[in-house]
Amino acid sequence: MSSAPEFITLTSYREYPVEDMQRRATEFNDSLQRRRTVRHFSDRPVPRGVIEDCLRAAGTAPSGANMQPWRFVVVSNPEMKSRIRVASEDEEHDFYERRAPQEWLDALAPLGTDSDKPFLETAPYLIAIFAEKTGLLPDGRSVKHYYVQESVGIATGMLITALHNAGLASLTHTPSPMNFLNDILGRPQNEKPFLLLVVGYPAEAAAVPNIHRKPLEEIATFVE
Ligand code: IYR
Repeated sequence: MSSAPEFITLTSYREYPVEDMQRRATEFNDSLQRRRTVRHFSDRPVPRGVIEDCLRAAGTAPSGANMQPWRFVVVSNPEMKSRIRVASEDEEHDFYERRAPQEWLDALAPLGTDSDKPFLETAPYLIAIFAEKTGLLPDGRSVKHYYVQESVGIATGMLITALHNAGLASLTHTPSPMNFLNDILGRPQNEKPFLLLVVGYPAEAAAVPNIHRKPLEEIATFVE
């Protein structure tokens, strides 16, 4: 059964004078340029309310047919974090020692990563992000979701941005395969692990690799 569309007036949109628009764009870029992926985390606690608001912000992401096919599982329980670390390091060990082709290892070399993942226990929060290929209606029927990877990817980007804006650091961690997250966190099979986001304050004097971002000319083309 399809339902007729229902419209309401757009009242939330805000237009800014052009100078304000430019200033806001510049300031937002300045802020995002300071974002770095961090692998050395402090164990300092982070208020849960901040995480909740960042997740609400992520939940505003556009999604295919508005299905909102994301599920965020926020883990602060030390025993759970430790189980996730063990399972993740198992996968990563296999990746670095056996599965990764030399080309991939070469690409990772500037980042200095290895199979040791202490941050999975140190950081106050691990946010396991799941993509729902299908959803469950209240009556128990299953409903198909569309553009799931795109939608969850956008929501994840917005979450990373919201966390940065709040003054928190994050790390996108992708042990592969990540099915162990379903087992450890008791998630149903329609939820596919998308990414593990490590969240917290950077450790004091945390070091980051000396890598650079491509300039605008390399990432954008204007067809005028
Ligand atoms: N998942 C591994 C390897 C890894 C892969 C990519 I692509 C990276 O950008 C970084 C790491 C790990 O987390 O170490």
